[in-house]
Amino acid sequence: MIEQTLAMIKPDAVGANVEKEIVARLEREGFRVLLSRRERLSRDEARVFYRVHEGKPFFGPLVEFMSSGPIVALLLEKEGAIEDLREVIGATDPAEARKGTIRADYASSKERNAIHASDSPESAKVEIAFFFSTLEALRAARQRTCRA
Ligand code: 3AN
Repeated sequence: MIEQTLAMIKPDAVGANVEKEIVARLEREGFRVLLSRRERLSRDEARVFYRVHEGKPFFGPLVEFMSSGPIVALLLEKEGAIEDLREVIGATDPAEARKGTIRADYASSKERNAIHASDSPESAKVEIAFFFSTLEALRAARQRTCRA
């Protein structure tokens, strides 16, 4: 099934200027970038994005980090995109991330781990809607179909 999912290149990777490399890698893995958006999130906005983690010990530092610099949100499409993207990014902790994954190559810690990816169809829906409107997503998907 063709699915859409959300990736977010985190402030550590944007700051290290590797966002283009990461996007190229995603495209090589078969993901189509339907839309992308560069943003600097406020603390409140980062809190809303990560609200499922509210109350966890890493929540405060995570919000600080995610609002510390620009991020790039990507609306991605591919057959089986949600599960495949999780495979391609690797484990949360780069020390545990499989060789060849994005986090193995670009992340420096559990927190500064270069990229976020939606972890289920439900979170993909909520996270895509956080950054992109239904109308722009529909139009981007339609353009992609016409070009193919
Ligand atoms: P993932 O991004 O692999 O889905 P989640 O959803 O468990 O991981 O956690 C969301 C984010 O919270 C992670 N990307 C990471 O930046 C941060 N995080 C998770 N666990 C920890 C931890 N134990 N210490 C510091 N940061 C963490």
